[in-house]
Amino acid sequence: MSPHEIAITPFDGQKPGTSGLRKKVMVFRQPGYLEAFVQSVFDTQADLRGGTLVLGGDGRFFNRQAIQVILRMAAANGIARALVGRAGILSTPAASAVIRRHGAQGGLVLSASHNPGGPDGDFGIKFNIGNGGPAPESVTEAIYRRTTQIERYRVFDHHDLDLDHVSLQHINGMAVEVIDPVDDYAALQETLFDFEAIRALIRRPDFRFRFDAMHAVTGPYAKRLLVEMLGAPADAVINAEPKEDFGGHHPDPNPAHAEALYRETVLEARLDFAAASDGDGDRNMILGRGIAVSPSDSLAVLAANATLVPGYAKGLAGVARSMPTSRAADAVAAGLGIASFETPTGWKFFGNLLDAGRITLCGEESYGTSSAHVREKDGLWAVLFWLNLLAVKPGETVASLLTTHWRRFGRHYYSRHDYEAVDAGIAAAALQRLRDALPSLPGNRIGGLVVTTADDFAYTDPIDQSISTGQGLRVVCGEQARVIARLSGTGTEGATVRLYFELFEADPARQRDDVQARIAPLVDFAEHMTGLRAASGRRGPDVIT
Ligand code: VG1
Ligand code: CO
Repeated sequence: MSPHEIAITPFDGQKPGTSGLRKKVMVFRQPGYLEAFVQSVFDTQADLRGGTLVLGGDGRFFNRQAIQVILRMAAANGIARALVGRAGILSTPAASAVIRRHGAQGGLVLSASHNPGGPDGDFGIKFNIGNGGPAPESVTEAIYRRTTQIERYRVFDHHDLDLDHVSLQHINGMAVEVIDPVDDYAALQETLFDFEAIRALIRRPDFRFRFDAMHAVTGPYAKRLLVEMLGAPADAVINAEPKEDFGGHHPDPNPAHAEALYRETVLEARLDFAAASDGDGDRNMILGRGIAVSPSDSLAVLAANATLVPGYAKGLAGVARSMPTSRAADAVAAGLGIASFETPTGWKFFGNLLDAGRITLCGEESYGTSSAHVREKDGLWAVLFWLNLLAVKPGETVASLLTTHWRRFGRHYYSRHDYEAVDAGIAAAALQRLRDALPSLPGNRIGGLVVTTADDFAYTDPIDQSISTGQGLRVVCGEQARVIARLSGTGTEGATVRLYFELFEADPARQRDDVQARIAPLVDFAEHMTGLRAASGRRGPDVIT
C-alpha cells in the first residue's frame, strides 16, 4: 500500500527554540501544523529511513493524539521500527536512555517541559539524535529551513493503536513496540548508584523525605525507583499520577511553583530531604531541612563528591555548565585539576563534549543536572545522587554538605530574576540598551566592584568548531561577580527576560543566607542599564529562583 501525500503550505515560526518547538496547544492543533514539523524532521534525517524511532512524551494534553499521528507518518516515511512508551509516556531522560540502549537513530519527545498543560496550555516537540541528546543547532536549523519549504506530508490511513499495553503491533511495514517506559531507565540508574546504601538511609526512622512529581511524568519513575526498588513508604512520593493538565499547576520544581514542599522543608524544617521534578522529568529541585540547594551549587557539590558514588568512582573527565550558571563548578574543577567548560544555555550544547569524553557531569542554573549516562538532564538521577551522598556520609545533612563545600571552595551567591510575558518590543529594547553600553562598561564600578569584561556571549564548540552567537549579555567583575541578561527561548507568550546575578564570597565567616540582600547592588545595576522595570511597568520579577 502506498502512503497518502497530503498537500500543505508552510507555517510561519516553526523554529525550534532552546529546547524544541513550543507553542500553544491551539497552534499545534491547526490542521497540518504538527504534520508539517514532523515531516520536516523525516525529510532532513535520512538515517531514520529503515531505522528505529523512539517516541513518547510527558503525558500532557494532546500527547496521545500526536503520537497516533506521528506513528502513521513514521510508517509512511519508511521507518522500520518505533519504540513507544506505554500510555505515550517517556520522560525526557528516559527517552534519551531508550534511544541509546536500543541503538535507535533518533527520537521525538513530546513535551513543553515545565510550561502549563491542558487545552489552553502549551505543547512541544523535540527531535533527539542517535546519541540520545537534543539535536544540535545544525540539525534544528536544517529542520527549520525545511519547514519553510514543505509542500506535502506522507501518512497512512490506519486506526489508532492501543498504546496502553506492552505489545508488538504493525502499521503496514512498520513494527510498533509499546515498551514499559521505566524499565530501561531504572536499569541504567541501578548501574550508577549504591542502591543498598540508599535503601539503608531511607529505612532509617529519623530520615524524613519526600518527592513531589507535580502530577507530571516522573510519578511512575519515582514510584518504581524510590518506593519499589529503594523501599520508601508509598506516601513519600506525592502527586505521582501524571495528569494531562498537571492538576492545573506549573510543573516547575522551584520555590515559587513547588511552594508547599519548599515551605514544609525549608521554612518549617520538617523534612530532612525533599525533591521535585518538572513536566518531562529532566529538572530537579533539591531541598534539605532549613535550606534550599541552588542548582549551580548542586552541580558543584555533586562534582566535588562524585568519587563517593559507584558510577563515578574513577573520577570525572571534566565538568561543563551553561554560561549563566554560577562558577561554583569551575572552582571545583580547578580544585580537582580537571577541565571545565562554559556553554550556551540549552542541553544541546553539552552533547559534543559528552560524546567526546571531555566531560562527565554538566548542569544548568535552571534546575538541570546530569552526566554522561544519558544526553539529557535527568531529574531523578540528581535525586539519587544526593541520596547516595547522604547515605555514604553518615552524620552529614544537606545543610552540612553545603556549608562544608562553601568553606572549601567559597560561596557563589546566585539568583535568577524572570520577567515573564513582557511585550516583545519592550524586552528587546531593554536588552539593546545594555548591549549598546557593553563596550563602555569595563573599568566602571558596580558597588565596590570593577567591571573587567562585558560582552555578548559567543561560543565556539571545542569539538566541531561550530559557532553560536548572541547567547546572552554578560557583565563580569573578575572572579567576584557577574550580571547576565538574556531572552528565554522556551516561552510561548510575549518575551521572557532572564536576569542572572552571581556574587562570590570566599570568607566562611561572611557566608550568611542573605542572597537577595547581597546581590541588591547587582540588581540595581541591571535596572539602571536596561530600564526594564521602568519600561515594562513591573514592580519586580515574576519569579525569583
Ligand atoms: C530554559 C532554561 C534552560 C533550559 C531550557 C530547557 O531555557 O533557562 O537552561 O535548558 O529551559 O529546559 P530558556 O531559553 O527559557 O531560558 V526544559 O526542562 O524546559 O526542557
Ligand atoms: Co524539562
